Amino acid sequence: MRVDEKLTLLLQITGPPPNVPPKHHTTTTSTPLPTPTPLPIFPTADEKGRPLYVSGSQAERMARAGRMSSPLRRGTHESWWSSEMGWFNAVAKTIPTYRVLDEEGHLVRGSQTPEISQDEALAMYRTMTLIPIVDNVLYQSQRQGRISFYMQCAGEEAAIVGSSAAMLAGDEMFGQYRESAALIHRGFTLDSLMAQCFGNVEDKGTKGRMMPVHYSAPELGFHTITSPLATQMPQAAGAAYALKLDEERQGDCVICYFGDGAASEGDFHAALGMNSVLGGPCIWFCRNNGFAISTPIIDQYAGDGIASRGPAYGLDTIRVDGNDALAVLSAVREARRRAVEGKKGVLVEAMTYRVGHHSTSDDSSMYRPIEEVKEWSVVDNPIHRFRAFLASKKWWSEEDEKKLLAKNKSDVMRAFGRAEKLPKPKLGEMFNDVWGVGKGEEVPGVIMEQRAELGRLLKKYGDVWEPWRRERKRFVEEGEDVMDCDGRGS
Ligand SMILES: Cc1ncc(C[n+]2csc(CCOP(=O)(O)OP(=O)(O)O)c2C)c(N)n1
Ligand SMILES: [Mg+2]
Repeated sequence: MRVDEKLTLLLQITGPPPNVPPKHHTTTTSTPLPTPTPLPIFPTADEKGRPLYVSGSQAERMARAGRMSSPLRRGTHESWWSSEMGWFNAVAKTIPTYRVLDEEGHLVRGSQTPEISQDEALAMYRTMTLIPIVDNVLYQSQRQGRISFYMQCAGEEAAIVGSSAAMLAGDEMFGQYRESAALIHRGFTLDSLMAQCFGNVEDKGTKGRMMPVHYSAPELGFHTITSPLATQMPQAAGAAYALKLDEERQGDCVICYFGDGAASEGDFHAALGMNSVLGGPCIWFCRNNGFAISTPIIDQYAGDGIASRGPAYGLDTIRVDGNDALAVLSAVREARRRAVEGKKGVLVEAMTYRVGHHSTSDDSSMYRPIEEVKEWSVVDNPIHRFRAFLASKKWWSEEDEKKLLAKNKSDVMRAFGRAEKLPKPKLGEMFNDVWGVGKGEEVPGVIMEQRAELGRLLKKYGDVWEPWRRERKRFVEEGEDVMDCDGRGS
């Protein structure tokens, strides 16, 4: 093949070279994208330009050609043939962002207020104002060494509470880790929340074996938080498929939260691919809060946010103002309706901003100006916007506000004080549930050996070595439960 022929072929494979400005719409990025490495030339023709030999009899080749000329055979359902070489990198010029309230909490002209009763609205407001106090107290308590870790949701209260409020009691919820407000809005008590963070004897879900914020509440349909990013997504796709197949659970729905950073994981694509093909009612709720720890979205993706990926998987998709509680409520209700009726996935991208640090292990002033954070917390504050709406309905007053904040504070402090004083679960709990052990089955030997070893060490040093003597006292039964030394437990 001649050099110019090779180049023509290359162009068809890789697109125009980077120095030719594309004519179509492109998403702007702050830093230019790296020059793409040219793909190897495929052996569609040999060095002499002869076509490759296509095997099979004439009839077979005809049949194959017939199948391959059908659009469905080429992996699309609705594509049409075109003689124009049209390249694109977005599904629309820019995907719009749906909102009901403006930054100051006034109804946007032409918008429709979702149906919401005074009680529902006030319940949402209660959770939205409770969570900052919970976050503040637990954040400070980590700083004082009273718990090991914490993550706040400051700035994302509307996205998290608005979406939770749109779900129903029988629904399944998969969180990433920043959605404690969704769980509280579903009925998780402050005592349960504190119990998990302190890992005390009332931590029914994780029994003191998980880091703080790794909540688990099967009774509320809330699946255990797992920190490796996006692992909740294939699980949610599986749960949605299970709901689709379960005759007794028709009408229930899954909601799966994930961040803009998690959407770069392979599991994101695995999950959406699986859900789009197998079906099952699932709301994929992306909290696009601008950052994945220190990585801003400008370095996370070059396309039009996360929403543009929905149509690629054939999912109904919406982008919503994540700081507008009413818009989120309305969009997720509609998402739920579509998901349940169509037994399929729906993608919601909520645009918001993470006002707090990523976690107690992070100092966000290292990678973003503090002024930017201050501006977000004042100018586009989701709580202020929702309160302005409540006030416009005459559902809320200054007096109500004072009373609620005082009550929230005292509720949080009471639960905090109580949780800190409770003992930790039995020490032997750490060896339970590591393997699923069915009826009549034995715990694997390796676990029993470790348990027995701890028992022997406790017998030897538990009373004579001061750090262990002190630590033992924090556990129910003070470690006696593992001191039988055969590893079988008491
Ligand atoms: C597989 C995996 N890689 C990296 C991490 C470390 N990590 C924890 S949170 C996080 C950022 C996630 O950002 P995003 O999904 O946008 O959620 P956000 O924290 O903004 O709510 C990273 C990289 C992890 N937990 N798991
Ligand atoms: Mg993020």
